[in-house]
Amino acid sequence: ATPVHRHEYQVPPYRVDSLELEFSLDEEETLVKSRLHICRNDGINPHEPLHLFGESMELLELSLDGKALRLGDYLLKSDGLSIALVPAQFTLEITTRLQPQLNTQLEGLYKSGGMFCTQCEAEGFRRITYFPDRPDVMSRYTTTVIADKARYPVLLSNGNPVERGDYDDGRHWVRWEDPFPKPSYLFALVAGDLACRRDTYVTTSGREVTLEIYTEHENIDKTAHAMASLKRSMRWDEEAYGLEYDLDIYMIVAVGDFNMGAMENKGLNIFNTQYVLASPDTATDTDFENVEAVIGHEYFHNWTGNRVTCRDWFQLSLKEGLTVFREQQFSAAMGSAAVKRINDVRILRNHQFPEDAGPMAHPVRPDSYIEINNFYTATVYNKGAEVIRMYHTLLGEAGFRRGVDLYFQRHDGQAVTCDDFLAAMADANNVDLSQFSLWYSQAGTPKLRVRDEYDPATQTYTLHVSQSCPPTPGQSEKKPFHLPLTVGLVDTDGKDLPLQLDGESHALDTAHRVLEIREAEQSFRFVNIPKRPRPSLLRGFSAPVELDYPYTAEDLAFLFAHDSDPFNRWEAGQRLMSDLLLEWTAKGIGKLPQPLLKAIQETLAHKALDAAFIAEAITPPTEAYLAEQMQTIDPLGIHASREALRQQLAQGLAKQWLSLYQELASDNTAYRPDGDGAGKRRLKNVALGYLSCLHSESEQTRCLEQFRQATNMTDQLAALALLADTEGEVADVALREFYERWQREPLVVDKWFRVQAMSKRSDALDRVVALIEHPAFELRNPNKVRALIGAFCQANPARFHAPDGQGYRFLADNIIALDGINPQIAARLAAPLSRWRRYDSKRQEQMKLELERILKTQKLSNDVHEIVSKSLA
Ligand code: HT7
Ligand code: ZN
Repeated sequence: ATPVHRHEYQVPPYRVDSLELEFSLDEEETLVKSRLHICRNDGINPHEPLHLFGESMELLELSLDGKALRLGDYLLKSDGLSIALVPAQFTLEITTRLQPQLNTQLEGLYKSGGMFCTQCEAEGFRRITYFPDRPDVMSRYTTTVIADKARYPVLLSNGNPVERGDYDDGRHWVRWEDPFPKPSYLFALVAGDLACRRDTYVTTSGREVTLEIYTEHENIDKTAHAMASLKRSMRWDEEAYGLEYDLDIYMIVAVGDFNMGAMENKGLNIFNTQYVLASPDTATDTDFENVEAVIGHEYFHNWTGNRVTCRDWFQLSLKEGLTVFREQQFSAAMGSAAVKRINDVRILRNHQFPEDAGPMAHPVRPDSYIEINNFYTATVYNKGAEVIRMYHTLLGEAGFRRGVDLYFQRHDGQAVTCDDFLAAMADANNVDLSQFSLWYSQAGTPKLRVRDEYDPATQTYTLHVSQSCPPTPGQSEKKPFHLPLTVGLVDTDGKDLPLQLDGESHALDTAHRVLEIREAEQSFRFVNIPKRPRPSLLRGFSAPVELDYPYTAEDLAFLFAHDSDPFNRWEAGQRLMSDLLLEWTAKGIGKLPQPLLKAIQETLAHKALDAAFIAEAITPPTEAYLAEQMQTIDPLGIHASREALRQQLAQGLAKQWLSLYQELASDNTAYRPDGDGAGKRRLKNVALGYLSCLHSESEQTRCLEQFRQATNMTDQLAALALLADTEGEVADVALREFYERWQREPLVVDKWFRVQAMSKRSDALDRVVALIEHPAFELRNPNKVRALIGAFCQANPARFHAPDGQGYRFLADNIIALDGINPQIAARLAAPLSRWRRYDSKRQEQMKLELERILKTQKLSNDVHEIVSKSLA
């Protein structure tokens, strides 16, 4: 397959102002009739052919202004059809035949359970009908859906329902009209026997909007949290950005087979059930949080993505980075802002930093791709959100809002670029952001080296900051980035010092300030600093960089106890632990230093800190984060060190863990998935985790008791995960009981698979291999694949990287098996193998062999081919 290049963008020669679609849905075949009202765009050569993308369907009829066309009048190619000579304005009618019941790729029109549904982003619409399927062609859609009334009583599409009727043969139809021009990737259709939760929302300007959530009948009682989250999202977008919803109806449909989390189709969001359904007995606190976040994310897309969309897919971060950032702001406002930031940075470091350091590294706005589905990445989404956050930090809350307002004022109803967003930010604030644009074009995680000096004679303190960025594929040299470095200076009492830079008349009345970094090397001199302070650098993680400052263990323990910035307080503890763990991994496991034990003990006893924050602060850094910091990754060494640290903390603070656990476990208040309750449960389960590190029979019994007596999934699953890590028979007993109880709940069965995939047991791979044959496992269902294969290969590094290479073989076997079913998911699975260069030579050989074996597979998809070949290049 040939790559597409960003610089080759050309405006579309033809536009489709409006179209009428008619779907006749049936078990054997589906017929799609479309009538496109097409115009040649101004300035286009009349000889320019019309090209319509199309694949994986049968063309039955084609006519232009009522005249049937035959092969020869048009050209049928592998990627669509072309008509050489067309008038300036005309109507094209097309009939295609599809077999959605055979569509396992879950792109275009497909069946999930008993319902028909669609997924058109990025290029799924071309699997429904022939169309200029590109985001800069925006059209008004009228859609008629026809299906058997008994099997498919609910027929949905975008916009408002305008007409409906019955046929004599048992079929019925509903016509939908979407008044907003939209790109084809936002088209959606759903047909099924579905239950509906209905509610209303009144916007600030007084318009009443009908809200509907559809699921299979047995799940409708699990949608209350999604509905409440939707209303909170609508209110928040009005309050934070002045943005109201624009149609009379907003629908969400939950489907069990879905390639990603959810899809923001105009007025008709389609969601993975995982991000809609939540009840205390089947969903964990994290599930509740994720539902709220994803509901918010898709809702916020209505403005950032739908009203203003992307000109081409290279601009994907225009809508995704901005919408992730908006969701981060929303979630922070709904719960603990500090814990939200910690979790977001954890995602960035565990997923995006490795991507930026690997063979698939690409800028937030990529320059080329073979398969666009491979570019829905942590870089585009999460680093993209960090780029938006940096505008916010540099311009301030009010300046950022001015920029967003100007962006909507200029571009509502248009398909635009990341440059347009940057221009709105710059123009609204009268600032030059040309250097900032490098964040869109340069890949790689910059390194920020900070050194300091204190001069007691002049009472000045100077920070020397230098930046560099490692080479990435196709980019050997990097220019310096423009970034915000938020700093505070902490005095010996733990207080923030007033910050006055040399040349300024007075100190700012803020605990910290934003230093603008633009040069490769820059210095900042603070005056009136009576004693050498401790710098608290990159507060709130103000830029997506790796910070290098030579903190001593003493500095870190001090900041862990005192930093007024909660993110940096957490960060100090993480760094304290990671410095130790990296040393143990390199030189052998030693004895836990007393200051670290004391620091954890004091954090546990700190009355002013909330439970959710304490739980994060006392959890050692993830194995993925530690791996990222090693030149050559030693996955087993990291695992052993981290386990040793947990064990020593468990023993050193055994009394504290027990009393903390007992205190929190004695709280009998009814389950509520709110921040306070969730934080306390999290802390209780972290304590239970430490207790179970003691490996005593009584602790195993404690776990089993919590598992059996839990009144909510959070507590039950936490105990099950701990039991599943143990080598004895009790693990099997608990796993069996859990499955027997929950086997009719697919999302809970996913948890059962995931817990086993992530087990620390030495036989984890054998068990995972056996589970592939379990009747509840389906290679065709992405949630199952992610829960079992994805979790084992991505979240169980110690077992996946077993020295015998069996983990790699297992993954390659499954990528090959899945490629013929769902290439998009197969390609996503390949990420852990693509990082082969980061390991020792024996593992490198083993991983490379598996990648080469995948590459030799007959009829390999473009999706997998792109990832594997780029990994080996
Ligand atoms: N914008 C949506 C992307 C998406 C998607 C992309 C490729 C294949 C399947 C997909 N499902 C959803 C999701 C979002 O970011 O909101
Ligand atoms: Zn999105």
